[in-house]
Amino acid sequence: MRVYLVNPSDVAFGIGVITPRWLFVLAAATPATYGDPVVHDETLETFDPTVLNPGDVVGVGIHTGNALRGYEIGRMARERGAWVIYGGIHATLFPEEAFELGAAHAVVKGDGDAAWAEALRQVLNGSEQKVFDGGQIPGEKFLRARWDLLDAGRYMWASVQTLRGCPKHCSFCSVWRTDGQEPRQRAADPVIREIVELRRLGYRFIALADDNFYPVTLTDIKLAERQNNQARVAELQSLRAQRFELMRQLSELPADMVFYTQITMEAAEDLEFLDAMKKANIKGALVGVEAVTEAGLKAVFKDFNLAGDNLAVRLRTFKEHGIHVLGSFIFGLPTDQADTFTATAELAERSNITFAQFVMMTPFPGTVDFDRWEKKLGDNAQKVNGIPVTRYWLIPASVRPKMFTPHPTMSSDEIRERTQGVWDRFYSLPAIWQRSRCVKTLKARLAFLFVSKLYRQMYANTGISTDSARRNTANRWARWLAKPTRKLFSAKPMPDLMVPADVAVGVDNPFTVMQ
Ligand code: B12
Ligand code: SF4
Repeated sequence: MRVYLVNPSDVAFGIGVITPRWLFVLAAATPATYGDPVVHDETLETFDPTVLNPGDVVGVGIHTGNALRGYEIGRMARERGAWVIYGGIHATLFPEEAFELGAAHAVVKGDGDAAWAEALRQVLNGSEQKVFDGGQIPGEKFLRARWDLLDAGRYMWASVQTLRGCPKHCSFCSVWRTDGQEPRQRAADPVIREIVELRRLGYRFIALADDNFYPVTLTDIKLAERQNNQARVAELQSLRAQRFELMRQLSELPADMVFYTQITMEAAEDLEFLDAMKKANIKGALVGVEAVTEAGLKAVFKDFNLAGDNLAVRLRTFKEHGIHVLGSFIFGLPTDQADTFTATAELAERSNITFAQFVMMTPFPGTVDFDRWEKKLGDNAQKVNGIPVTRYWLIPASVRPKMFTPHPTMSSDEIRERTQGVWDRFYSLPAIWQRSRCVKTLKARLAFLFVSKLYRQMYANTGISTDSARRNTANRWARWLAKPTRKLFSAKPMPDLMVPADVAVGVDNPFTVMQ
């Protein structure tokens, strides 16, 4: 019997941008008695169910966007006689769906680091238990990923997580509800060991797959001080100190390493933090800007963000301190008007951000927005192929509406076209070339151009366009661009690289320490 872990995707590009971390964490969570699992990422190649034999186990990890494909894999696997177990955020929120549509034998809710082994044991022993709740485990229990199972030449970036959870409460985001509002931070040591392992394999670009790399703000600490809550002050200071310790240790890794993370804009008020990030080679961060007006920010419960000119200044602060920003903007908020699109495009240009994504308002399950929307539509939700739009992920992509929440003044098509227009403007060749001045050599500028175009093709066209011809062209382009672009990210492996802390204490065989 073999254990397979499958990451579902409708499109395979041959090359992946970022390693789907869950595959390698679940591989680490698979007890040795079952042998090494086979990890299969469908963003590289479509899964072939004929490899399965009766009695094998297939673990399928789903988020809302790939749930439908995930259910198809589960059904095919069960037909071949395999045991099928689901996990991931979507299975956590809708476990019953995996049984009804995905032929599940069992579902793991929440963190799989510990619950996966239990589910495997129980399912294989014929237990009646069908749902296993992994809950939210503390940071010190997060498992180190099995990077020895990584097909090393297939991804541009590897991903390492340093914390889960976020103290904010944005209305369009499920993280604070599913992963908790208390940051669950890992100690620096296991994080560094994973990164060293990846650098040995030739990965120098690492995405820190965190919800919010800056979970404790200076304002949080000041507030606790004002409330004279000494215990809370000490707790927050300790979390902050751990962040600095992690960044100190990151700065001791090879100088060619590039880290990228997700962070709230508040980090720009904390120049000591930004400087530590720069030293740690955290060269870029996705910053959720969402809206450029105060009304828009209020609508998404994100009034800790700034609007207008102050926003541009704050975003520029990142760049001035050596951190490139990928600004993330949402269109389709009830407060948006026709001129919001141009205003956003102008602000993105003025803010000196390096990359941007313009996503259309989507009510993701588990969010406040989703709950409100589902409640509002009740039994009157419009249906496509007999499926209510409140279960839009079950509607085949070719006929799935692109927008779900009707806008008070604009049609969905208008929002879609205007959003597309902003992508076109931000990623026009002259605009990219202008931005590419942030790197020094001609070669680096050309690489910047390549990466910008690939990013646009992978994320913009596939997400927004309604007609399949445009989607197919975008996918073809992405496939074509992916191979040469990966070369830009790969580095010469450093098989002898040591963990700095081990060098300090004189450990001389890296491979004994890594296992
Ligand atoms: C890093 C990240 C990204 C990265 C990298 C993605 C990648 N290739 O790995 C980037 C930036 C590319 C990205 C893009 C997007 N992301 Co994202 N991303 C994340 C983030 C912050 C961390 C994911 C991660 O690697 N975690 C580390 C692993 C170890 O944890 P995990 O995946 O949760 O897995 C654990 C459990 O879920 C469980 N588990 C998972 N699978 C399985 C399977 C089995 C069998 C079992 C037993 C258990 C199990 O066990 C694991 C270990 O404990 C999450 C936030 C979050 N808290 O999940 C959002 C998140 C997953 N992303 C989200 C979204 C919406 C997106 C985008 C659609 C955003 C956009 N508008 O473009 C795109 C979609 C891209 C795509 N097509 O997949 C949402 C998904 C919501 C939903 N209901 O589906 C999340 C939850 C964030 C949010 N704001 O709500 N993302
Ligand atoms: S959008 Fe970002 S800041 Fe808001 S709750 Fe989610 S992870 Fe936190």
